[in-house]
Amino acid sequence: MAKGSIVAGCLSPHPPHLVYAENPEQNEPVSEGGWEQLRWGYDRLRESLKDVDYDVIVVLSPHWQTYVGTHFIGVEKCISKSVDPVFPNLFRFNYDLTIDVELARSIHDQAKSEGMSVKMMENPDFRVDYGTIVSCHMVRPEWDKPIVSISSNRSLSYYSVEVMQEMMKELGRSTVKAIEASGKKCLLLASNSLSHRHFVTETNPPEDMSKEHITSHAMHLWDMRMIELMRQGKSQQIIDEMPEFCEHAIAEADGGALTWLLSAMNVPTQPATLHGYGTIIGTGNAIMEWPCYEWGDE
Ligand code: 2X7
Ligand code: FE2
Repeated sequence: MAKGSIVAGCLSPHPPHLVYAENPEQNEPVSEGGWEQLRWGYDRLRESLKDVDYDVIVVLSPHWQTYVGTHFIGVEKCISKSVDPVFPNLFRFNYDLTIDVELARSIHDQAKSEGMSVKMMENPDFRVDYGTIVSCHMVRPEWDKPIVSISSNRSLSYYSVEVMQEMMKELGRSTVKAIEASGKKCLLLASNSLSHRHFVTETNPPEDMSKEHITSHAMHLWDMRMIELMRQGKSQQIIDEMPEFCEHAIAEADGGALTWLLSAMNVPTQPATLHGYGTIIGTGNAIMEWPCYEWGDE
């Protein structure tokens, strides 16, 4: 069997506003559009991936929060409605998705053998979180690929960013080992915004773009700094600056997804491609792609 691989890694932010603005048939609320810069960014990412062959999407979302270890969905078919608890007016999404339980279990087993606390989530009535759904939908709206869904172990809340980073680095190494052994080609998604300070009131209508902007100049500077580091291939520096970034920008990378992604790609020195940047209710969001399929065995 040929060795499995990561075909590409993406930073794929998940504000439910993006799905709301797209008006797919699965989502109940109807919009007049909005957040076009980010949605055009997702268009560019999809265009970039359209000829890339892959078997499965592996996604880590900060909105599936687990406090004892990292969990993996272990149920093959998940069909239900996902409602954003903060924005039920924007996101009530009827999903029908397939989980690659075999790969999920392999990553689980590999992480366990490295001493991590892990669990397969086998409750058939489990509701899939909106972060997982929005990122997968924006990257692959056809829903024709199975996914592996990984929780965000909130070790930052119990301990510190440093503990979170160490655990996510191990989870990344275990993820790539399991992928290589599986023979599968995988697309990895870190589902998170960058700066995450948001407004506490909503405009009417929510898609009124005359009111949309970053919450502060300091947040803008952090977002630009992180994007530049990604574009320059300075992954190690991103990991090194993560404690300050999480604290100063209330960054959603606190859920560990970005560190997990960089670790799975072996902390790449190759540049990432910026497909789009925009704010959503004041938060900063970048759509980035690390095109591993172009790198060969360098
Ligand atoms: O989950 C989110 C987010 N990360 C950013 C902005 C608005 C809503 O939801
Ligand atoms: Fe979020």
